[in-house]
Amino acid sequence: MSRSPLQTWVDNIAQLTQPERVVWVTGEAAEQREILAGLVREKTLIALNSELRPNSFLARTDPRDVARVEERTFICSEKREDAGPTNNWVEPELMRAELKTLFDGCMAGRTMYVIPFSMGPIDSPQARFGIEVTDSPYVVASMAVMTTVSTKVKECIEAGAEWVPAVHSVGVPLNEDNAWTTNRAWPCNPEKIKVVHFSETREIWSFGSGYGGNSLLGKKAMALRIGSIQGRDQGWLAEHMLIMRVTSPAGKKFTFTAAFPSACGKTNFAMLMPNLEGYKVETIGDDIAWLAPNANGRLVAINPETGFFGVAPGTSVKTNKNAIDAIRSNTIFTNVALTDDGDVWWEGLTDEKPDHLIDWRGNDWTPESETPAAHPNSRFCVPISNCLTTPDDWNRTEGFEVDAILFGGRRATNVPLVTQANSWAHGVFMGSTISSEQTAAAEGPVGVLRRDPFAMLPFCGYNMADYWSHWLEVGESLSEAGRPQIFQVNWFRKDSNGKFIWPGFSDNLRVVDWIIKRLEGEVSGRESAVGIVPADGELNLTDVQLSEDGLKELFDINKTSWLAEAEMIGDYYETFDGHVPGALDSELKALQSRLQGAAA
Ligand code: GTP
Ligand code: SPV
Ligand code: MN
Repeated sequence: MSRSPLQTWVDNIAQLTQPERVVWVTGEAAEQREILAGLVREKTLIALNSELRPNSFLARTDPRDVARVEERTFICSEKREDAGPTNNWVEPELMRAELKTLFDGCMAGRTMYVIPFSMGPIDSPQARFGIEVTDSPYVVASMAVMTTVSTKVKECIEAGAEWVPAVHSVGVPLNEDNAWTTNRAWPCNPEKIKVVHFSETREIWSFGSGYGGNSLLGKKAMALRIGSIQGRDQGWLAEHMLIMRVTSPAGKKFTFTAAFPSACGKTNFAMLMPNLEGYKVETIGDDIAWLAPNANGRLVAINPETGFFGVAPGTSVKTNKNAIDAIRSNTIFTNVALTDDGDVWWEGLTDEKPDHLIDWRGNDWTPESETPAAHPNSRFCVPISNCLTTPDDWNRTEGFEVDAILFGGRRATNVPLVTQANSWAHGVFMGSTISSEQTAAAEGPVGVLRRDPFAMLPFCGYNMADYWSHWLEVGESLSEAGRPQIFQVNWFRKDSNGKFIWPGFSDNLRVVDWIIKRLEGEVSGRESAVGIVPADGELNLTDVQLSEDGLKELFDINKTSWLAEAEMIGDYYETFDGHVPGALDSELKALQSRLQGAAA
């Protein structure tokens, strides 16, 4: 019998990387138990106290391997222009030669796992398949939580389905005398990290890191970078968005998707606990949405993932009880602190700090310690089925017709609490201008403002400005009445004392409430230079801790600083060498002339 293209590819990877053995992953529960037990034996995972946190584990990474590494992430398209100015680019042939050297013998002494996975329910027309080869059992265990791992995917691929090849190695072969110069429980090769995407062949190669988006290749690498390329070519959108379904007091259901940059509140918003009478919020996804037009001219969202890989610090019963409930069992924690009774802790979990902990580096910790007990980018990895607000039909094959799309950054100034776009093009303009103060989810200085269009800066697989054109085109393909309304939100505006003005979290429902009233035509809003904002009294602020001044500050549109902001957007657009669609240039000009006409 001749070998299938899949088998030939796997053989070739094994030939290159030289593992001791090759194991095909099936996705069955017994196999996952076995992998987890092996990780505990190897001390990569610590089993938590099974009475307090059943079937849950803690991993501590090498301190040099704690977040995605954007400087080492590459989009290798044939033409540099197709990667655009926001991506790192290397000529594909040059990169292939480098990778060949890096991956040569890199799995020696290790097991090479072959993971057939689907992003999206296998039988959905919106699903896409991948094969991840990895020498990290931690990745195998995490992929089983985050994606649909199944032999059925392998069968579909053997039968001719489209698939994305993804190769991952921690980059520490065991055949050398110095094999254990790095942390034995968390092998990695930080100096040589590379996360590479070949645009035309839609391949992923990742070397040297075992953590998060660097290694769980179904997530950012496939579902966003390669996904956005597939979406461009096939007429859909791969987005860094949560998906939630809101039922209004009138009993009507609305689907919202929202793009906020990394560590800017997607998980929290997706799991919002309503504090207004009659509202219900259901969690469909917390990080990635695939959006495609359907036969009704509506935009349909699916969550291609099956789990949450959420930020731990700041998660508490007060901020996100839903997440706390979800992680009560079956959770893999990474880089959080360990309590003396074998449970987990992180900054913000409780008001009072425990007297003693083992911190994320494995050292003794007390409240007097000068470093945080949990790493700021520490995470929980938990199946979506653990979430009590996720409905049984969350992964229905037909997806959810989207009513509103929200864009939000983390902005201390300028951007109002909520603004509605005047049109789809104005909404795309808003998305293109998202910016955020840098967070701990990526390497780099925390607090510096950076442009993060559509929250996709680290995740767009092709020229960002061409991606904006694609958004305009997809909008055109939708029916006028069925096109989602677009809104910009900002939970993070600060007062002159540097304090958040808006209480956020559950109170964000008040913004949702206004948006639904706009969708239903129940409120008229007020035109401002930057878009439609709530008119006096339209935002339900009953029982909110907010002064009259605070409310004013939340919606303050300062002409001088907005003109400066518009100029910055213009400068930013210029970096795209003529790729910015004319419609967005027009939106910028329109904004400038509205600002000019506004009172100072
Ligand atoms: P990624 O998983 O990295 O993509 O992050 P995310 O967008 O899902 O962010 P997440 O919901 O985990 O929130 C990150 C941080 O923002 C946490 O520390 C939250 O406590 C904080 N946060 C979330 N929502 C709000 C809010 O409404 N107001 C304020 N002030 N902080 C918030
Ligand atoms: C993000 O940084 O947006 C994340 C975490 O969701 S990671 O999977 O590491 O990319
Ligand atoms: Mn994310």
